Amino acid sequence: MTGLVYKSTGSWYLVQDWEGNFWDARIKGKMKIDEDISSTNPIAVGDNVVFDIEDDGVKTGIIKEVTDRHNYMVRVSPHNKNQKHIIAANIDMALLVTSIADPRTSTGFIDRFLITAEAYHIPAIIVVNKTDLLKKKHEDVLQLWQEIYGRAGYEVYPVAAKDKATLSALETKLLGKTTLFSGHSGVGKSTLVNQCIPGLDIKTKVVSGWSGKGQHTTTFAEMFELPGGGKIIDTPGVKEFGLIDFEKEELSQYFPEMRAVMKDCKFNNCLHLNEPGCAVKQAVIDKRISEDRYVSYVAILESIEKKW
Ligand SMILES: Nc1nc2c(ncn2[C@@H]2O[C@H](COP(=O)(O)OP(=O)(O)OP(=O)(O)O)[C@@H](O)[C@H]2O)c(=O)[nH]1
Ligand SMILES: [Mg+2]
Ligand SMILES: [Zn+2]
Repeated sequence: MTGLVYKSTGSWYLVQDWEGNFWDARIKGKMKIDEDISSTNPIAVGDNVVFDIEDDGVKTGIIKEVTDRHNYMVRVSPHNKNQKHIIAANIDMALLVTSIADPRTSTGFIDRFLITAEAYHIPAIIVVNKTDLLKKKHEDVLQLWQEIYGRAGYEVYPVAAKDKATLSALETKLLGKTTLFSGHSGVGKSTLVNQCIPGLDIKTKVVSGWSGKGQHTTTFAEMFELPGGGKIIDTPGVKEFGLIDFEKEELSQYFPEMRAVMKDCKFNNCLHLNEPGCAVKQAVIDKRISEDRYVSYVAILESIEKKW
């Protein structure tokens, strides 16, 4: 049988077959995998799998094969810096949930997420949640982010998950697509998923004073169906978005606003640092490229240099 992975605990998988039935499934013995990527998780939510049914009292699925991925989103494994963790496979869009207050997402984190999505050819959008909590100084940050990321070509959706009325544009954007929800713990990913799917009541963080700090409420990635068509993948919060195997020379390609002008750099291996005739630096001077994004680019370039 063939099916689609809806949930992964790392050892058990929830698989839906093409008739709509759900199966608890696991890997037993050798499994065929088409791709050669060393990852901590061989199967991710969104994977298409081939499986058999084994019946020893209870019927369970035995996964035999993961079929070729159309794409996937990946980060460095938090447990092993030399390995990858596949966050989800076969997605149409990567949505980063951020918040400016409680907790604050850094632009460095946002940029790393966007770079990864670009590198894996996945359209990305940014949601700024918890706008109901914004004070004046936060409003300025929101405006800045809208300017920075808008100019880079990304859509920014300011929302308050608690207020369904703020979600209509975002809900329209999600229709008919499979969208990965990612972001720090506590930004409101699961709250948003619940709001988009009436009747769904997945666990969200209960506000409980000091004791709840730093705890992840969602522990496993899971996919849900939208009533109007499309799917959402809720994931556990991530602390860092570690970049994978990038060469210094390719980094600027993953900044769409740099990609658009770098063909005009004098040198085709230009790193956009101190080279003469650099079109990227000129665009920063002319304010066609945001200085914040350029600073972020240089910082990430330096981190790649260190790694080598
Ligand atoms: N004020 C306010 N609180 C919100 C909003 N959205 C979510 N919250 C609260 O933020 C807390 C965290 O929400 P969750 O949905 O559990 O966050 P999460 O991103 O799924 O967190 P993890 O599962 O740990 O990754 C909960 O107490 C929510 O009620 C919002 O728009 N405004
Ligand atoms: Mg959650
Ligand atoms: Zn250049």
